[in-house]
Amino acid sequence: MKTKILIMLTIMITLFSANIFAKDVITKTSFKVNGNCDMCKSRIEKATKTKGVKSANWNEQTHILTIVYVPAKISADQIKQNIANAGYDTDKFKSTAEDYNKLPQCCQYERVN
Ligand SMILES: [Cu+2]
Repeated sequence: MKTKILIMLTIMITLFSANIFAKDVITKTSFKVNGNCDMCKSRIEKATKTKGVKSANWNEQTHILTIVYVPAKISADQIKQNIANAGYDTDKFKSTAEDYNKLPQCCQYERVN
């Protein structure tokens, strides 16, 4: 009897902690974000700074943004949308002409249609 209770308890604790763990699973992904310079870098990285995003690094040479995030809290699409709202085209969402035009002249990267 005592053993059965112990086994049940162990199973419950295991399931419980697995559940907590799942909520904190982090994913790393990379995708292209158009931009030019250092100022773009800080603007792009700032645009990703929301709940669920652990880190973001945009490479000025390759234009590749690498993000580490918690999928249970935010989707990659939502992050891409936030970047597009800041004026930068991603591989999935394009910025509106209005948001793009808000960028300083030097940051208005060449847009590819
Ligand atoms: Cu710039």
